[in-house]
Amino acid sequence: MRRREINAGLAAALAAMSMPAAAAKPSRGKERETTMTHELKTGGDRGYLRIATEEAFATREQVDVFLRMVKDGTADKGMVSLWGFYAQSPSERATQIMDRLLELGPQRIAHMDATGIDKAILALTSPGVQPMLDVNEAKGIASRANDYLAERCAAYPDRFIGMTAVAPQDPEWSAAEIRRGAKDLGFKGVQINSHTQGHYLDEPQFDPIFRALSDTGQPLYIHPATLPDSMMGGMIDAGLDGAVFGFGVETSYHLLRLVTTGIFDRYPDLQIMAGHGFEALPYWLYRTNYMFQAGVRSQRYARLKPLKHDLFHYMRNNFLGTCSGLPFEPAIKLMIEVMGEDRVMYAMDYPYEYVPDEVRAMDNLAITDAQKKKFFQSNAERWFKL
Ligand code: 1DF
Ligand code: MN
Repeated sequence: MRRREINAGLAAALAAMSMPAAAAKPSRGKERETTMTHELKTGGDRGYLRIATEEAFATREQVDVFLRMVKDGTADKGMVSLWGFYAQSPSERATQIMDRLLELGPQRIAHMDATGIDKAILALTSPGVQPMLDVNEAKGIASRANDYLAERCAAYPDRFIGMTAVAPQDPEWSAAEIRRGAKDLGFKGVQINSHTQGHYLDEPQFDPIFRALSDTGQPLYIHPATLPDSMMGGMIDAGLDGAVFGFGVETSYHLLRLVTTGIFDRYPDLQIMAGHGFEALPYWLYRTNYMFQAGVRSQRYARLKPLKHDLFHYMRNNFLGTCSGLPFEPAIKLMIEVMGEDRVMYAMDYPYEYVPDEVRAMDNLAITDAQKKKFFQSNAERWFKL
């Protein structure tokens, strides 16, 4: 049943992308074969390597703390909804994802091989250690996750690349961990899972994190988290709190807070990445920029001061987008048009998204060969400095 729904959705998506009718035809039985346009192989047989830039892993002790928080009542509503589900549900989706999150070995490599993914850029799954109330516990779990990831990257040096996990609850410690990740562990970026217990990175106490990113020349990937309780409203009752919608609301809000308070005037070389079609911000850019400028000119908000540039400038000089969870041609073309072809990268979002036909759809994108190579390979090499 689930499989059929997925494939019906995919067929519709492929039809919308004006794929050949035969490839897009709704399928029964051996679905994989009927939608398959080509085999997926690693090694660059199509003229590019595929580098997936938003790939998740978990550690057992991390998930155990999530579960403890769900059970002892210290978890926020989003944690109860998200990890109460993944860590406890007997459903096929939850059990499979848990199994895949906890593995950084032969199974993951086999899944990468089967979908033609040459390299995975890995990060501790959302929300990392950011909701953990005992800061020492959070720091211990983050640093052990970083050590484990470094060891796994060393075991598969041409397949795995790491991003540092931090505990923004302690910004100075996080800054030191970013330097350790860059210098000792060989990591190529930092992932922060949006807000930390309702706090956003534009708040001044987080400046040491940006200083460390700037000193090490590393990009920051802002990955979604669930909405803080103060913003949750009726989202859970509506079934819209998670990756379906709430993630994007929260993360796009975070990205806008950073840019509108001048993070890139303070750190002009900083690069901030986000997935899911850059959380829809390219679509909104004209309106966001227009209304932001109007608010600044009329001095409507004490906090909003004139910036050196308009929001179009930061979108094309400091922000980078990936197609995680959004292998959707119209959205990717819009990102390329608005952000520039050097600023859009491929991501699968394994294990939350593991659909071979999505990779094929991305191979079949109606963009130039040069753009496709940038999308799958060279933009990731450039911005993560691989
Ligand atoms: C989900 C999706 C969960 C994404 C994630 O981390 C995640 C999900 C907990 O489907 O519940 O990273 N995602 O990025 O789309
Ligand atoms: Mn993700």
